[in-house]
Amino acid sequence: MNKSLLIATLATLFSLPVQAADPAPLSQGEVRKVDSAAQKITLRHGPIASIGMPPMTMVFEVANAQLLEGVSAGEKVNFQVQQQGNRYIVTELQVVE
Ligand SMILES: [Cu+2]
Repeated sequence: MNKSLLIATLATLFSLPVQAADPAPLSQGEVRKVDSAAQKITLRHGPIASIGMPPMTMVFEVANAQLLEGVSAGEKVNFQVQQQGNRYIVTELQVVE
């Protein structure tokens, strides 16, 4: 039995996810402003269930500058956000076609 199969088997036995399970579903938003230098983005967003946030317009940090590449104001996006204390960090950002 190879190692990954063993781990998968153990995970099944103990009913644990093999990896961090599915991330929370993406939230929807519209870009208001992109600040690449500061790695920040202003989004008018819908409800974000994973962090219990109602719809609003606010500034988010982004996990890395690459997330902002090709993103501009006015575009609709799907995104993932993580709360760290009082910081809200976008970890995934996809422009909606
Ligand atoms: Cu908000």
